[in-house]
Formats: sequence, structure tokens, C-alpha cells
Amino acid sequence: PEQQYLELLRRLIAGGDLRLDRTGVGTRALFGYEMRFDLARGFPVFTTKRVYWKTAFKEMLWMLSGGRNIRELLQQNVRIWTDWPLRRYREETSDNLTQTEFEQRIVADADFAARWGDLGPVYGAQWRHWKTSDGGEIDQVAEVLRLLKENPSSRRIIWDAWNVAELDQMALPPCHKQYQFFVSSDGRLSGACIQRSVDSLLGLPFNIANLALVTHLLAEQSGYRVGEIVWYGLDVHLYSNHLEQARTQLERQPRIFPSLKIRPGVTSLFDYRIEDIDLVDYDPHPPISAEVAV
Ligand code: THF
Repeated sequence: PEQQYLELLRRLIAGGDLRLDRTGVGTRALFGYEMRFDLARGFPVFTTKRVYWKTAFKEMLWMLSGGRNIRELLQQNVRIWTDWPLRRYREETSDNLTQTEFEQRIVADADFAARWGDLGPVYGAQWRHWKTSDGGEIDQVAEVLRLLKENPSSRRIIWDAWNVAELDQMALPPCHKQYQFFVSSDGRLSGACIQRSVDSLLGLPFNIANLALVTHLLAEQSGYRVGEIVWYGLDVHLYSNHLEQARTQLERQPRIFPSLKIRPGVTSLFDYRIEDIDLVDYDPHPPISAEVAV
């Protein structure tokens, strides 16, 4: 199953369309790619490099909590979202703090965090607090849970982060922009994600692990077994400074996927903490480091 990912890297290296992107780094891209993973056959965290799954899972729990400030991530030592607020801070204040200094200040100083750590109405804000025109808000995740229990054959079990009217307030418009869920007649829950823009080396392993995690958690909370995840990427790209890393990864043989353990007895989707979740028998190849394009 990991071969689907390696095949994508192979295709991007061999035939990706060379284009200059927003970040100025340059990518090789293709338009439209699908991957499917049967969750009954192991948890899809890639093994051809070490994926920092705890970091990814903390990010997913943060999104599910409605989070939009990097402070809650930094308090758990998750640094993957710092680049965007840091760039804004440097541009608007011409204060040249290092990343570590900036992060320490966000954690130490709540007022500073409120001013500079906010990403705008990104994923969590849209999933849990989509604003309506009459001044109310919609909790799309709670609605998904309700439908899974009350109307599992619904074709509208969806949450969406692509809030057109608020895109300009977001630090970055959503990449994994829509999720949809499906309950088969034998009681298996499948989850899908549509992703408009895909950093195939750095982001994609996180995106797949997070889609699988949220599908497992929803299944647990609504009494289903897990089915498949289906992932659709649109502008799927490999940054030109990730080429060597991708080649290294392609030389490695995939190993068996680990399994996910969720502590039983957590009564709400919104009560999970990282300590409640574990991966057992994850035996990856060594990490491969790479620069993130901002
Ligand atoms: N922008 C870009 N260019 N790529 C992305 O993957 C991406 N995201 C989020 C928003 N914008 C993006 C941020 N997610 C890493 C992983 C996910 C990220 C950003 C960065 C990363 O650097 N991972 C390293 C280190 C992990 C760690 O330090 O724990 C890795 O080796 O996996 C995709 O949604």
C-alpha cells in the first residue's frame, strides 16, 4: 500500500510539470492523484522514512479542538506552524527574533501570543465555529458525529474548511479542504479527504496519518469498525529542494504498517489527548530531513 506513495514520488520526479509557485522555491507537479488504504490492514504511516506521527496527531487533535493559535501547539512542542506567524511578525515589526526566541515568547506571554500567534480562521475555526450570516456558528464536526449516529446512509457527512468569504483572513488557505465520511452496510466507517495543494515530501505523510486518525476516532465514537481512507490530491507537487530526499526514500523497501491503539472509555471525540493514542510496532527507516517552503 505504501507503494502508492512511492509511485507518486517516482512520477513527480520523472514527469512532474516544472512550475514556479507562490513560495518561489519551484515544484514538479501533477494534477489529480488518488490513494486508498484499508485501515483494517494496518495504520497508514509511511515507513520509508520516520514520520513524526505524534506531531501529526497533536496537530489533528488541535484542529478538532477548534484551535487557531500556534500557542497551543508550541505548548506541546509542535513547531510545524511557526513559520507563517514568524514571517508576519518579522515583516510587520522589523524585529529579527530567531524562531526559538519567537516561540518562547509565544509560550511565555499570552498577550503576545494573542497578537502574533493567531493563524486566523483556519481549519479548527471553520470545522467547529463556521460563522453564519445571522451571527451564529455551526459545529460541523459535531454535525458529522450526529449524522454518523442518526443517519449513517447520508451523503452529506461532510466538513469543509474552504470558507470563501474568510480566505483572506487566514495565514494560509486550507490545503486539506474537505472531509467526507461513509458508513457501509456492514458497519465500517470510511473517510475521505480532498486536498487542493500537496507538499508530497513533508506534508503528505502527515495528511494521510491525520485522515486515518480522525477516521479511527470517529469510528470509535460512533460505534463502527474502520473501513478505508481515500485521499484525493489536486495540485500534487514535489518542491525542487526535496528532490534528493525523494530519491533517497525511493531506494528503501516499505515495511509493515503499525497498528493504532486508542484508549477505550473516552466518551467524547473532543476529550482525546495525545496520551490516549499510540502506534505499536512502528519500525521505520531513518528520518529524512527537509526544508519547508513558506
Ligand atoms: N506548507 C508547505 N510548504 N508544506 C506543508 O507540508 C504544509 N503543511 C502545513 C501548512 N503549510 C505547508 C504545515 N504542516 C512539516 C510538517 C507539516 C507541516 C509543516 C512542516 C515538517 O517540517 N515536518 C518535518 C519535521 C517534523 C517535526 O519537526 O516534528 C518532517 O520531517 O516531517 C501541510 O499540511
